[in-house]
Amino acid sequence: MERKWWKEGVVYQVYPRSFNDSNGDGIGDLRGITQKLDYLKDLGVDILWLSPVYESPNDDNGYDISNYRAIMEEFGTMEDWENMLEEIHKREMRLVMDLVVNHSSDEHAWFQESRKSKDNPYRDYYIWRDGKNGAEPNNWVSFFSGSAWDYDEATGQYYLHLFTDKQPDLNWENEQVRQEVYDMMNFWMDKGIDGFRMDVINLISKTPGLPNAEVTNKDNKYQWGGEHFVNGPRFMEFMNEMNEQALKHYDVMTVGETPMVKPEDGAAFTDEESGVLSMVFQFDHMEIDGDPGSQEGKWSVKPWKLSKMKEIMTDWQTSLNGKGWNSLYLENHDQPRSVSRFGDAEEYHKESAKMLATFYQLMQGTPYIYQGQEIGMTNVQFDSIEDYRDVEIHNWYNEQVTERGKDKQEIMHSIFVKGRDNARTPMQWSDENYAGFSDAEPWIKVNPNYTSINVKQQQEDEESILNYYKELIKVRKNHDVLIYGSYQLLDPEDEQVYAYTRELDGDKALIVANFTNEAIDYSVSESFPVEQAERLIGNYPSEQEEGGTLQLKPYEARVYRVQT
Ligand code: TEU
Ligand code: CA
Repeated sequence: MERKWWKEGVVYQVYPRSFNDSNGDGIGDLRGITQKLDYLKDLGVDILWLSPVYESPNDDNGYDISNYRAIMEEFGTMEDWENMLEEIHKREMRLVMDLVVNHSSDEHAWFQESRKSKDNPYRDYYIWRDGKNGAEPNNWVSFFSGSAWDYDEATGQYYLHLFTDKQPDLNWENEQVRQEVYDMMNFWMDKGIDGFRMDVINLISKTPGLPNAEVTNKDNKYQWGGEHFVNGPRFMEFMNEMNEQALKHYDVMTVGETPMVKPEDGAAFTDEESGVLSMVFQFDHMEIDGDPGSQEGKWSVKPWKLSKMKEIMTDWQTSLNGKGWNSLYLENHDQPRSVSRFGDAEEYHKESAKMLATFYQLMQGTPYIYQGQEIGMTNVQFDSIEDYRDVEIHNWYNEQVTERGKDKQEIMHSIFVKGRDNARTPMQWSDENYAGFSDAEPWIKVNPNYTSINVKQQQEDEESILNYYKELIKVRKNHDVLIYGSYQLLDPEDEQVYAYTRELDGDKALIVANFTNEAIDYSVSESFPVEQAERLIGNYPSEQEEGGTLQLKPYEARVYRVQT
């Protein structure tokens, strides 16, 4: 496998609105990020991924862009951005920007023009259709509830929006649109950025004719239409063109956010010979506690099984081995907090947060850390729906409670467990007012547990989650086997312990993670001579045991290495 800087590095995702506020208006900003670069360098981060900072009316917190070449006023100026980039590079870190081109904002000049008249030169920048029998052009449901179409009085047609009605889908069939996108990408790459995270990039090509979706949810008027836009017919063609006209002229990494992709797709998209992306974000493991296969399924709250997690992760690990490259993540700005979701945020907060880090970061791929994950930030519960800010949450609540009269308690529960605002509460820097995020009341409430979970406290505690992350990142960096080695799962059926090995040129590592709150005697497979092994890291003080049986404590994780 080819060596690459983006394979060896660790990525840290910043959600700018919630990271650090430098000017006391309650909203995180670019100068706020620059102030924290030393913190990130010290953590061991190599690459920063910034969620969108472009001009936007913030219907979906920046994922609705009204000007791709300007910085959102609330976040600062282009000069602030350039200064931030310079400071990132000075510290030998790199910057990956978000690219949101499946859709724009309805306030983008292109859409403003497009909606004016049917013969406007920008009309075909978006997807306009006549209604059918007085209703929408087809039955597709939006990712964020309701129809994926909105009627526009001015011209008497509907436009397609897979996300909110303020996020009209761009028409990738139009060559001019594609050229605009590539030019814009070159604009940012010429400014010196090091890559793109591409928002829902595998949705850009839709089945011609935009046929109805199969009816899979009889309770809903609108249906999940993924079959007509996930990895659509011209997706690879468009991506090849994008590589030709933009990406291949720069030393950049790309990560495609690709809902509903399967390992075979991931292998094809990231193939070192014929692929179009450095890596993809897959969602299989994020659907494990819901109903997989559709967007609505995310709101069901289901128990999950460790054996299923193993099956999913292993399928991705083995399908891409020697061909493409994985991204490794447990959190981002759309997902609940991992320690609440897969660990025990109450009784074993520290232990389970460290165990989870060990479990996912040492697989084959590039590890991503979402802001606050490194201190074990947890989910939040706001009593009132009014305290939530996310448009997805509000649309869901309105549809279910207001329109359909579903039980309010039940819907609030699904929001507590799955809602995106779990990840969007302000970064907890200290136990000072507003968690040290801002001097003023933040745009979204702080998680009340900031007095006990915060950066400052963890910097002072040698045994903290934060210090464990630092050590873990070093361990990975110092051992090629943990970066490039192949992956083998042990004990697929075991519902308590996740164990796997990595192997590279006679170098072998074993990763063992207890996913329960019980002590467990775990006997290591004979394929790994644990008695002769060196212990690289663990989340409990090391103990010498006899033979190949490890006495694991609740949520214990350990890593061993042998050279054969
Ligand atoms: O998310 C796309 C996506 O696949 C969503 O289904 C995401 O998983 C969802 O928010 C969870 O329910 C991307 C961005 O990451 C998200 O923040 C944006 O809202 C969305 O695209 C539209 O741009
Ligand atoms: Ca601010």
